[in-house]
Amino acid sequence: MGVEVLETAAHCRALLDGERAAGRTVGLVPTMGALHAGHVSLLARARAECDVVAVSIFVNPLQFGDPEDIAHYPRTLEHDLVVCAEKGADVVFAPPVAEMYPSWPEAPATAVTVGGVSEAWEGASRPGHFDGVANVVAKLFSIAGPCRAYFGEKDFQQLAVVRRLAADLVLPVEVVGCPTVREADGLALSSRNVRLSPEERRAAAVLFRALSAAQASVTGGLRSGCAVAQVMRDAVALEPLVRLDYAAAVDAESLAEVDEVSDPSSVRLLIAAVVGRVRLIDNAPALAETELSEHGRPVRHLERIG
Ligand code: PAJ
Repeated sequence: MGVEVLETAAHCRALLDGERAAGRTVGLVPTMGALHAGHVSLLARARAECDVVAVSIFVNPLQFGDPEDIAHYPRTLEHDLVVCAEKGADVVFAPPVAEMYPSWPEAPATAVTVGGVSEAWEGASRPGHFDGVANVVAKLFSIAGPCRAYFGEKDFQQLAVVRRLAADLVLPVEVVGCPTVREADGLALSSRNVRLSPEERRAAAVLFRALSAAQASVTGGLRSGCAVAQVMRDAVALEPLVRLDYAAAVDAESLAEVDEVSDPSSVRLLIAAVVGRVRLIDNAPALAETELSEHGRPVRHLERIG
């Protein structure tokens, strides 16, 4: 079956209702397009776990505070449709803005706000961002109906916000978190990476180096949350092209900063920085996920490509 491209909520809902009525499970992969290997990893997971895979492609104006950011956001719909077809999506839901927000440019009258986990970090640096995300994700979940929905750990706070949203509104959606896909130098894949100059692109890998250094400090026994965050700050300070926004060791569920990394498996390291005109975020577990290699030595288990 070729990929079916739908532009209206009514069509999308009817098609997915029909699939469920025939006994098939639905996997939803919400995206803003400009698809890369990170998005493809979500699609592949959905493909492996669900009978019908729907990818949504919608550059959601409600979650952008900075007009320059949305103006420069890459839009590659033709390429995205080829990727979706090649990687086995069944349905692409690509609505125009007027379909999702009939009153646009006036914001919808109904606001969706997830308190708590949305407030610090990205929420503090990008006021209104998570309201926009929560609004569009609530809408996508409503249109898609009962399904599994796949989100990347790359946007760790977003994943926490979406989990909270689904739980608090009792939405019939199982939220599935998927590991971050990285370039060979550790930089997390992001649609915004194409806006980096070659020097900035090289410098941007410092985010991953900072996370790795902090993980190594935890493995080495460092337990003060503040000190672990300082390891990340020190690493970023070595890269003059990168301006740190925040670096923190947080509780992986509440996202509150931790004083002590007493149980490293429940702590997440968060980092955000501006490189040139691009804001980048990344995160990792406080304790590097390791496995024993054939030679009995632990090997780093962060997923990378290239
Ligand atoms: P977008 O940035 O297009 O990302 C879509 C999904 O891909 C998100 O769940 C994101 O976490 C995941 N993703 C991005 N880069 C990744 C990487 N390197 N490895 C693994 N997964 C990655 O996030 C959004 O769109 C929007 O906020 C959205 C949820 C679609 C709501 O508008």
